[in-house]
Amino acid sequence: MSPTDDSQQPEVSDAGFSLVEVLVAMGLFGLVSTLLLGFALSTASVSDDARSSSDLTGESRLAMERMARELRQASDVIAVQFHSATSTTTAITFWTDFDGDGVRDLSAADPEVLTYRWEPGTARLTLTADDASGTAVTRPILAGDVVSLDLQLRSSLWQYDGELDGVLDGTTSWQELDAAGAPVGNGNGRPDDPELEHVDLVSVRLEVADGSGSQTFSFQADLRNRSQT
Ligand SMILES: [Ca+2]
Ligand SMILES: [Ca+2]
Ligand SMILES: [Ca+2]
Repeated sequence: MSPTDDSQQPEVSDAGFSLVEVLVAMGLFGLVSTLLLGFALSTASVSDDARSSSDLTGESRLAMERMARELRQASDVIAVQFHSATSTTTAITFWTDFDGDGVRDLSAADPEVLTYRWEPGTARLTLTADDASGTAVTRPILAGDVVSLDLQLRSSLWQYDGELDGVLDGTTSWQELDAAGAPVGNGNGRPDDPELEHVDLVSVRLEVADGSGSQTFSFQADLRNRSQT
């Protein structure tokens, strides 16, 4: 080895990093970490949104399937409440004879008188039924995000089509029964006994908020257990 070779050896090898270099490296590392974390969080939030959206879709579909199944077997529509000037509630109460004994079992293990209710204030769809001790219990079927519940009540008594305004649209609504007077209506503008006794088709439309938009679910239940005369 020549002295010249020695002088050409770089002398930085044992000098380590300068403070400035360390600070710059730490700064860069921090920046990259922040960017990566931000990306990971936003990805997680997108997939959370997607998951909650599909949960909501699934829950809404299940709720509607259940309601449709129970309504199709219903023997009696007991009461219906529509969103009006005096009430924001939309609700339907019906009896489904699950055990087929012809008796309205209110507080059985399988209560038979059910009320589905939507109140815009809570945005929930609830189900009310008596428990085994006869106490009415209300629980949410859909815990929020319900934008609207629309109920249509119709009858297969086609002869009353057009009673309200003379327009024959091929379907008889509860309003037309109400307008027809006795024996199928009482002309009070509300869906009560005489009309509900003759309703055998119920259409339900549910709208659920989904992020910035909404999803709609609907079914039409033919009340097979009702016989019209
Ligand atoms: Ca029963
Ligand atoms: Ca009509
Ligand atoms: Ca009426």
